Amino acid sequence: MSMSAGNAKYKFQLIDMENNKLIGDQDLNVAHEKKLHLIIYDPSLQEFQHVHPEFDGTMWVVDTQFSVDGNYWIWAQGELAADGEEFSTSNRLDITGGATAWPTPLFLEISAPEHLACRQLSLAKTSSLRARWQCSISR
Ligand SMILES: [Cu+2]
Repeated sequence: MSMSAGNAKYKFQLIDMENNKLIGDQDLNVAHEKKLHLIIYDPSLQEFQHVHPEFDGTMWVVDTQFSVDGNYWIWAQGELAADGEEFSTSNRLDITGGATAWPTPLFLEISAPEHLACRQLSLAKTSSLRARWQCSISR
């Protein structure tokens, strides 16, 4: 998925892969003071956003701001109310039309994403297979 730099509402759905059901806010526990955490960063780790989407009944919606190009990582993290399982799931978002992308140090490309996301929220046991994405973008 790609979009042009600027301000945008990022909308997405999370689906529980165990029962193929949409994950809404009633399906999540509050963890780290919020139901759902979104960690967004570029491969160089120069650009970073930590935001909290709201569920509108159909989709999770959050305001984002991108000024620099890059193939960003987006991690969603939450805790399922049904069984207390913490999950994290990631997606990529390609930003174009903004400032030139930061150069990426080679060692970061190899080792960064999971480590960074876990450190930010200090989540110990996460399952990255539990939820998957469907997303769209609107301005
Ligand atoms: Cu958060």
